[in-house]
Amino acid sequence: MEMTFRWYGRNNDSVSLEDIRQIPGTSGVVWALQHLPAGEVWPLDQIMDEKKYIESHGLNIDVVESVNVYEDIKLGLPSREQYIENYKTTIKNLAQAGVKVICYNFMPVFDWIRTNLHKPLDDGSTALFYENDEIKNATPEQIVNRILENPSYTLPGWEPERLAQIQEAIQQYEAVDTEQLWNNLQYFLEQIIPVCEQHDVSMAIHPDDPPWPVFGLPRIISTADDLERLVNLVDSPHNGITLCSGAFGARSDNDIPEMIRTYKDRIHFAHIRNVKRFENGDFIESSHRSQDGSVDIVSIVEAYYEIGYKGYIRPDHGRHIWNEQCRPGYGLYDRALGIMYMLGIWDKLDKGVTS
Ligand code: DNO
Repeated sequence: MEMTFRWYGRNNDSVSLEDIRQIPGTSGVVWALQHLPAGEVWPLDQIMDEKKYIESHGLNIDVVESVNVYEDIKLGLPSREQYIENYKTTIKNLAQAGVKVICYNFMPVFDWIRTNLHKPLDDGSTALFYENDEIKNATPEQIVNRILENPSYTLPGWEPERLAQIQEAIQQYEAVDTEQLWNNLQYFLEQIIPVCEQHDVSMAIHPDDPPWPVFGLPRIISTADDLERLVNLVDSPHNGITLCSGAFGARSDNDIPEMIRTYKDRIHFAHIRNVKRFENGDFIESSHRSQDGSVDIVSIVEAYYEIGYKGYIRPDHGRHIWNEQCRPGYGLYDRALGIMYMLGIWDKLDKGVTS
């Protein structure tokens, strides 16, 4: 297992590489060329420049999150051919720099969704919160307007340029149902996985967050059955998974340790975080500690240990604690605490004592 930490780049993150270097047991950052819009080729010189900067801080660049998939590919439009070619070039360029894993998702229009990014918890911290009724009763425009009015309300994939055309973006999916979305994913993977094999880079799909359809848009990576279908779309170890315990954990019927055991050869990247589920379907992101949420993080780390996991792990989101001003969910403090919790479990297992 290799511990990593997500970092948004020199101009986009309150957390510095110097900070990350000081988190015990952490050897790499999970990075991206954030300024490039989805669909564009990542130029080799820019990749090399970022690599040099990150490596000069003693951290590796093995994992990229995300190379976003352009909407035309998810929609299966004829224009996808060019965007798939661009994606292949980006894979080759990243491989040349030594990247091993590319995280991506296939969620239509939106990436992850929450309704409140600063919900107060009993201990005085705040965290990301999802309220089912808010999403059910609000139109996408209402949610989008709320984001545009409040600059701190930004999530990845919610760039203002994209949001301005949200209505149009959603309408395009009227012609794409769940089956069609699967076909479009298969088409994409059939084209890119041979390139990954040739250059020894693994793709790792991130599950839907939340793991159910929102705003009537199809979502296809939400359950163990979906993972089964995914791995069979293209039967190659390079067609892999980012197993996000927080995203899958929003559903009580997802048995995450079981998923880890079943898909052990396809998990290249693990996002580990906890969520506390409420009976009405709402959930809040709690600390990583098992007792603080509904997801048993101890069992999850044990499952990774048991399969001899050699891939990358990162703490996923954290709460906002100790008055930290940061990107929602991406502060230094709570994520660093999460790392220490996970490493504590791992080290104990290394000593041969299973909880
Ligand atoms: C949220 C993240 C997601 C993830 C993408 C991967 O914090 O886990 O935004 O990066 O879905 O493509």
